[in-house]
Amino acid sequence: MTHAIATGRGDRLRSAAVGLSAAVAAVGLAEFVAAVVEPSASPFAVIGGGLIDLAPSWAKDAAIALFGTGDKVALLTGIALVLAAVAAVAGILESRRPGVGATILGALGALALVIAMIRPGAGPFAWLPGLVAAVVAVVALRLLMRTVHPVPYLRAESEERRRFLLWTVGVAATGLAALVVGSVARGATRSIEAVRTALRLPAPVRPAPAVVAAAELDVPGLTAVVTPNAEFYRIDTALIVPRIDPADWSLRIHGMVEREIEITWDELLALPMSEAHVTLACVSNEVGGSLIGNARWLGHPLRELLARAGVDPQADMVLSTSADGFTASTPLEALTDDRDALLAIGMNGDPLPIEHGFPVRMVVPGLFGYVSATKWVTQLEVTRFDRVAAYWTTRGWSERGPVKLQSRIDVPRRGQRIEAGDAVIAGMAWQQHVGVEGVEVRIDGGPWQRAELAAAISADTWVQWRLDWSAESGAHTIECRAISADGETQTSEPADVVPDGAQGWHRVEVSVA
Ligand SMILES: Nc1nc2c(c(=O)[nH]1)N[C@H]1C(S)=C(S)[C@@H](COP(=O)(O)O)O[C@H]1N2
Ligand SMILES: [Mo]
Repeated sequence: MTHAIATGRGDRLRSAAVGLSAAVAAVGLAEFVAAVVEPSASPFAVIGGGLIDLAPSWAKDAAIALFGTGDKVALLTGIALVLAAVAAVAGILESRRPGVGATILGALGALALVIAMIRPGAGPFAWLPGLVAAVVAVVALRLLMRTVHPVPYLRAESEERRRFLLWTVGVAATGLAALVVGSVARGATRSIEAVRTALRLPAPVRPAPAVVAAAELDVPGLTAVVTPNAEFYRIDTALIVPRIDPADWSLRIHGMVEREIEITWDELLALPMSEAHVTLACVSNEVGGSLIGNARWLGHPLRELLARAGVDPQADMVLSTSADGFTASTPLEALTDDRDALLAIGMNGDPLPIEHGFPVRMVVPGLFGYVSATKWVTQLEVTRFDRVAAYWTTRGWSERGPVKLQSRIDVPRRGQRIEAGDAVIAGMAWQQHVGVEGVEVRIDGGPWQRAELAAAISADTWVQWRLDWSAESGAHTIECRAISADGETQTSEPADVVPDGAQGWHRVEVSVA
């Protein structure tokens, strides 16, 4: 076959379109194969996951700040855009020097193959989607290129154009169709959700006391004291949420212990369950942010499991690992003292939602999620801080993450226009496992006024507060600060979320009509 050298603008455009079409076909077919043989080996997800693991912590922070819990959609969109650009360039290069573009696209597929295979928890067919992507990309690109460079004089020009369009659009459409069928197939394998819905959780032997009415101040717009599961913030590194059948789940406790323990789901369900309200917060939560929620967790005390294993007195940390390779380092004493550190299976009366760790996660009052709240947990290694570092510690975050004393204004919202006269200022305050003793509010830098505090569910949860305000016309600045049960006053000194959590006073500007 003879390749004419593409020089014209039209040729360049058509070559770019061919590159794109080949890439769409490759991705579509690879995602389809992944959906059928091994959903977690989806090339998109493994490349995205690789980027998440490689990303410096400022990038993670920026992503959360920009997109909140939509950070994953943003990442996948970004990957798609970059891939589209690379594919277009590969098409143009291929038309100038046959083989160059194909090598680029083939190498991308090979990269997906390698990342999928070295990922923790990779299955026996993890290599297949990447291979499919590489082969389809190379073959489609080489074949489609022929329609950009038809053998001269054989066909009329309009026929050439038709042939080019037909093939380029047809190949891309095949890829898109495979993508759609693949995601439908993946939906059909969502049987884990059916297993989850059918579960009946055991009743707690130590139930959480009912939430008293006085825990909830009746202020419109104020955050509910117990967060419904569907509204609970979600933060994790998992692009594809691990879907674990409880029948296949087990937890291994090993390391500096007298005897290794492995418990199955059925064995866990047979153990006595405790229930507690615990407020979970993310270290990436900015002052005034919403990466915090409060739920009633059902689980078996970790203290009792660790006691069964017999912890070496030299140990000072438990490294928990999830099914997808995330790790957290929890100070041993937080898991062995009398707090409600749970190996949790239930959230607000339901089995854990899949995105919140189904079937089993950890919840530890008083510590940020990244050092304690491992979802889809499968291993606990009793060890020492000077021996091993956890996922976020190796990315610049503090190895220990006790929560900080914080308070937030929910009502009125920033920029909200309110009427002059009787108004209410209200919000939330927390320092889990220490407790909040008071909240103070000041307006326009004036004197601090004591807010009314709702009844706290416990020291392990956040608490609502409110203050009546006779609002005068004009612009106003409202600030709040909490006082802990230890008598500490929340610091005004601002701190960034890295390395161990944001601090400073929440400030809201409003204008009163
Ligand atoms: N397996 C796994 N568990 C994880 C994480 C993760 O990335 N992977 N993130 C942690 C972080 S940073 C937080 S703040 C909490 C969030 O829990 P949630 O999504 O249920 O709110 O989960 C923790 N557990
Ligand atoms: Mo977090």
